[in-house]
Amino acid sequence: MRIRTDKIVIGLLLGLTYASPAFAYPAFQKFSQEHSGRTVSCAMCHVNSEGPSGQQEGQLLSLTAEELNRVDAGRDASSPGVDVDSPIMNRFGNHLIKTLGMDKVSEAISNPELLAQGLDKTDIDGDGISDGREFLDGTDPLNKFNGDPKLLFWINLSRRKFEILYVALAIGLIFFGLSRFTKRRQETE
Ligand SMILES: [Ca+2]
Repeated sequence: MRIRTDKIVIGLLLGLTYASPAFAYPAFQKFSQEHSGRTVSCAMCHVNSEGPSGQQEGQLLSLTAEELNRVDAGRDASSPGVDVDSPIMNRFGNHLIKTLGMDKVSEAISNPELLAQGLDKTDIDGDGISDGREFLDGTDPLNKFNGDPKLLFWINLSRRKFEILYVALAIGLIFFGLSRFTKRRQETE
């Protein structure tokens, strides 16, 4: 009975500690959704689409002591450049903390545009759209097939311009050859 009571107390303490706003940033989700007009969930940065509070996978009350240490290490990464591997964050969330540092992330809560500005030079999924723009557009920064459709079209067109040029050239040569062949055949008839 004593052991069970201790477990409940420890659980409550962990719940109170890790339910702190320091672990969840609804201001970013709200901003991205309102700015883009797209539906944005906590899964843009977090493992769990419901955010870090709770007992499900990727949420604080489901984590081991070692995983909680990694959460704390991520929260303590105040300056940019620290490798972060927080189990409540997805690859983009950890990349965001490493790129900006937690001091900047905290500063951005009252001005989420700072987040977009700080991520305008990185492109974690390599689709040609910066992470900052994906945050503004409410698209998935970890999916190279997900982004603003017009932007993706022009970027892919630009990336494949030589292939398109070669195909156009090949088609032109085929038509040129066919027209010469037809012309010669008409002349010999
Ligand atoms: Ca991207």
